[in-house]
Amino acid sequence: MAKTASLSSPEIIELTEKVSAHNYHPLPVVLCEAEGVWCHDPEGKRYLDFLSAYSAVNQGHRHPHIIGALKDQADRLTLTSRAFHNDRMAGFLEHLCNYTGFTRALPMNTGAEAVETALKMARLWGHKVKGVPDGQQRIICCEENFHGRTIAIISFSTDPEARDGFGPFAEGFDVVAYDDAAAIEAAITDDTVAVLLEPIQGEAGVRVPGEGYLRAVREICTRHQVLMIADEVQTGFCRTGRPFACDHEEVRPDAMCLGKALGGGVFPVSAVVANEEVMGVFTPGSHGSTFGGNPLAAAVADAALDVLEDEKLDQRADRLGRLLREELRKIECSRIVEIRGKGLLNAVVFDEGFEAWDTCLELKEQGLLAKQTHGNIIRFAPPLVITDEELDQAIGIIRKVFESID
Ligand code: IF1
Repeated sequence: MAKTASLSSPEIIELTEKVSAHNYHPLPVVLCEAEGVWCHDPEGKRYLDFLSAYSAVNQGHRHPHIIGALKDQADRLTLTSRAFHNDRMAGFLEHLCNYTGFTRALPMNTGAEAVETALKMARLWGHKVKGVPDGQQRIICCEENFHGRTIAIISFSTDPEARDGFGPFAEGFDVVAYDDAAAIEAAITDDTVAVLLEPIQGEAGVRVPGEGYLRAVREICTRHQVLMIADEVQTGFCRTGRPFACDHEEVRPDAMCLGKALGGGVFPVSAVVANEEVMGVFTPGSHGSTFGGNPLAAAVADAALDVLEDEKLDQRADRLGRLLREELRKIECSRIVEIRGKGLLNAVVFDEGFEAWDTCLELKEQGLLAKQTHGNIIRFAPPLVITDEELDQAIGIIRKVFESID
């Protein structure tokens, strides 16, 4: 039995402080059980989860269909490596291709691994197909991006907290303003092989680009023979009210990076999807990972996709997201500058000087878990299975806390 099972919240936090690296500053709450949108602490208090593990729990905590798939598969086969075939991966990847509308998928584990895979695929395609001399490939990214924490990915971060002290950095990246298609076109050279962007910037505080931005980037990439790569790790799988955020503009990127909710809040599962003319550049031995495509991940992700489809979570996120933003906009609080988002990926932006940490503490006291990003922005992203009644309850808590700010 885990040593900490019977400890109280303060004891668990104290032990965590003692033995864990201090690479996070968590809210002072300990969770030990969860179901649907509800999480419980060791003292029996329950909270509405309005972070969803940064959109990795779209299907709700411990969805029975997903847990069932995990348990069934755990009793059969969990890991083989890709040195051998297993009987679950192909069915999962076929399901994923059908769901995304691409013909090929490369399975990995974390979002950062999916992004790294896409960067390698773009560079290899740029060299082998577009003819860019190897070592000269360039990739355009956007300011305030967040694509993961690896050395290559933070090489093109514009957030000092994410990159300072970690040099030297990977080369070949050009960073341009977000939500500015002309800036992307101006940065394209003969050596540019891809543009990597988030269709909605999550970490930047749910920045929704102007209508037509994604379509303009798509047209520019097509015209310049540059791959458009959408990082849908956080915006994918119904979070923004469509299967993928690119669907809001009917844009088909050349590749998508996927993760988080692909694992149904149960297991790390990520992937890159693309068509043969791009994905075909990978040859045996050119890329991989020990756990990528393992049968346990495949079974879980297959079930996670079932839930998105069966429960029509895209439509639910769209409807409830509009309701949530409408109610948030009615709240009387002079410090609120903007309410923004799409589907159930939303943020409340307070004025620059506002410190949202204390508000998150008060939300926790009132039974709702949320986390601020960049000091003055609070992200609200509940599991997509939230009921109308639970959303009402959450809005009541948010209104009570926000109206007490003034
Ligand atoms: C942390 C942020 C969110 C992502 C996008 C790739 C990844 C992420 C668009 C990498 C991961 C997570 C990472 C986590 C907190 C969270 C986060 F605040 F860091 F930026 F969601 F906004 N692309 N985002 O959002 O996926 O390797 O983590 O599986 O690092 O603190 P990962």
